[in-house]
Amino acid sequence: MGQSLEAAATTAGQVPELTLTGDVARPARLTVPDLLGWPQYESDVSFECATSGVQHHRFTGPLLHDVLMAAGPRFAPARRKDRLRFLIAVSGADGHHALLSWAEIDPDFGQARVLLAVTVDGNPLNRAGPQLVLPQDRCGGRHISGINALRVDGGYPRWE
Ligand SMILES: Nc1nc2c(c(=O)[nH]1)N[C@H]1C(S)=C(S)[C@@H](COP(=O)(O)O)O[C@H]1N2
Ligand SMILES: [Mo]
Repeated sequence: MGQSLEAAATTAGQVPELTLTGDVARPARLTVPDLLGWPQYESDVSFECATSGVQHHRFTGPLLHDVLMAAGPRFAPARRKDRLRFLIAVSGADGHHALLSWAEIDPDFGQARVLLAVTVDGNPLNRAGPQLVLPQDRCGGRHISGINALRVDGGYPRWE
């Protein structure tokens, strides 16, 4: 009673959360509605699947870089190249998994406009969970849907 539909769905466990963990100062649990809190970008992408052919979709959502930066990755301050040791592990609820290098999405390096999409073709992904969107990828394999975990990994050696 008095609850929004969204809040009621969350209470019922129907809005999946993703966990953002690893070498970050502020680990987080994020839903698709939470991801609307960052600036939203749009991306029209085409990708090819080895089994189902070419797909075209319009996605919207925040930049993966913006969301990860808010968690406070434990980079060495004032050393750009320290970021080069970081990986980003992205997992779907079904176990599909891929790695990105931090440098791929960093504005000082590859600057790929990778999104954590919250809508596809105008439909919200609240129930399915966010989808990774990589406009530069020809193959669909890394467009991971139903993301339930993001892990930032600074590897070794660590700079203190
Ligand atoms: N969670 C999850 N995301 C995934 C996959 C998957 O198996 N699990 N397959 C990938 C592959 S191989 C492709 S081509 C695209 C599109 O796959 P679809 O046609 O099954 O939607 O999603 C990608 N994202
Ligand atoms: Mo695929």
